[in-house]
Amino acid sequence: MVNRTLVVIVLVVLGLGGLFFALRPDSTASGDEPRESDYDVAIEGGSMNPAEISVEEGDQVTLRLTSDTPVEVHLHGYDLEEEVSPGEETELSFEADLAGRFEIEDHETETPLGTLLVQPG
Ligand SMILES: [Cu+2]
Repeated sequence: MVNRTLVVIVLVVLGLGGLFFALRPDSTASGDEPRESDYDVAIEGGSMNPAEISVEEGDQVTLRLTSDTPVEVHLHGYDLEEEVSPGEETELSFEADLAGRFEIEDHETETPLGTLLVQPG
C-alpha cells in the first residue's frame, strides 16, 4: 500500500517548486533599466554642496556642476575630468558601474571637494 503521507509531501514539494519557477522575477523585465540619478552640485569656497553624492551601482548618474571659481573637477576611480567655469553649468555623466567611495577633487590643486559613494546594487 502507498504511504499517503509521503504522496502528499511529494505533491507539496512539487507544487512549491512549480510556484518558485512561476513566480521568480523575470530578468528581462523593464525594471532592470538603469535608474537615472541627477544631482545639482555647487562648488563654493573649495567644497561641494552636497559634500557627498550617494548613488547605487548601475545608476546612470549626471552631476550638474557649478562653481564660484574655475575648477578642474576630477572624479577618482572613474577617472573623469571636467573643467567648470563660474556662471556655467557643466554636466558630468557616467554609468556607476564601479561600487565604492571615490574622492572628487580639484585636480589642479589636488584639494578634495567631496565624495561619490556608489553602493553595491
Ligand atoms: Cu585628481
